[in-house]
Amino acid sequence: MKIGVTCYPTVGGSGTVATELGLAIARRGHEVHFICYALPYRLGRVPPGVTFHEVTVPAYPLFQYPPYSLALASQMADAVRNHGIELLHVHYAIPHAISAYLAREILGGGPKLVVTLHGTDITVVGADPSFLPIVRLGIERADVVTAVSQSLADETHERLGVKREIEVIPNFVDPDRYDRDFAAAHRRRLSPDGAPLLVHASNFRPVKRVLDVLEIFRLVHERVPSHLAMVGDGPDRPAAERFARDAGLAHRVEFLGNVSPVEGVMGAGDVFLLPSSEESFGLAALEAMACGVPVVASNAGGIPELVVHGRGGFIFPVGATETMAACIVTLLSNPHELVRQRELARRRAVENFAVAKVVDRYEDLYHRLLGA
Ligand code: GMT
Repeated sequence: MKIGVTCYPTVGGSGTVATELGLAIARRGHEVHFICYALPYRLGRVPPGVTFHEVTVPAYPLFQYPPYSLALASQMADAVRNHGIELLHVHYAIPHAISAYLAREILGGGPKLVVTLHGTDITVVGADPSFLPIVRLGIERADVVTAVSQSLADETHERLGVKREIEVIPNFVDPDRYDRDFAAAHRRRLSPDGAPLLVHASNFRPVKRVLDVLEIFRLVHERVPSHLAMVGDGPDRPAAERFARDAGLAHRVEFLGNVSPVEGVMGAGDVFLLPSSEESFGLAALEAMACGVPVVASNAGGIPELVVHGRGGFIFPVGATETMAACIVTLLSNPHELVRQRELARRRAVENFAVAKVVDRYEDLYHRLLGA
């Protein structure tokens, strides 16, 4: 099969899933064409059969907002025409779904279209009236639409008024990416005194509630002296750094920025924190679980489909910082229970979200669409 993949190439869950899926499909002997505005950050060692097509958006003084969606549609049409791409799989609806639809219009038919919804493309930006009609059109014109959780599929029906079927294919993780020695080296650096280490990783957007992360840590640290590693970057990072300084915790909290591979730091932790207000799936939590790190999270969106309370993770209402902190204190004070939760977290990730099974589902979907 010849598959075109479009995603945001920057650090983030949808780009990670799209890139790892494309690489896995290429390793199975198919031809994969990434059509993006930059090389996806997660590409790493590229197997044979992978090609990159860069989308360039010409600058022109008249354009206050360079029309990326149109340049993408033209590049998609060009790649399909010149390379015989049979199916375009776009990740994140805005604007990729409508660009793929336009590419097919340019070609007067041609490739099958698969749209994977990831979360904020529906729950935050997609539901905004300035995008809603165009997102809905892109979703309705695709051949197959998938969502990374049942919760996201339901929200797409309810909030966007979409009527069509949406197939749920969860996100996945490669359990073999976790390197114990590498994580141990991070641990020695992040907790030189051997105290417990809490970890959070995100894009520091408002939905991630990073100030809740700091507040939970403050409450835990009062009872069990600990460290906190904050991985990632984004608009709320300055406020989070200020909180740490004002609370006198700067010497216990390390802001690492975007580190790669993220599993190095995640695997170094005792507990992973994800208290988001919106979270369609929570790929970062799954990555932590695959490293054998239990998760303390909110019950937002699709998180309960990933984290089973008491079995490698714990979920609480959004904003319940005191309860979350109390749960962590109990866990850190009971080493046997912490070890048990570590094992349960790893087992849940490996048994339910391992890469091979989920890639099988996407490959079957492609075969089904192409009649192969
Ligand atoms: O807007 C974001 O938070 C980024 C977005 C992305 O493109 O990475 O994250 C969403 O997609 C991930 C991959 O499917 C999910 O694991 C995240 O839960 C989801 N983020 C939200 O729903 C907030």
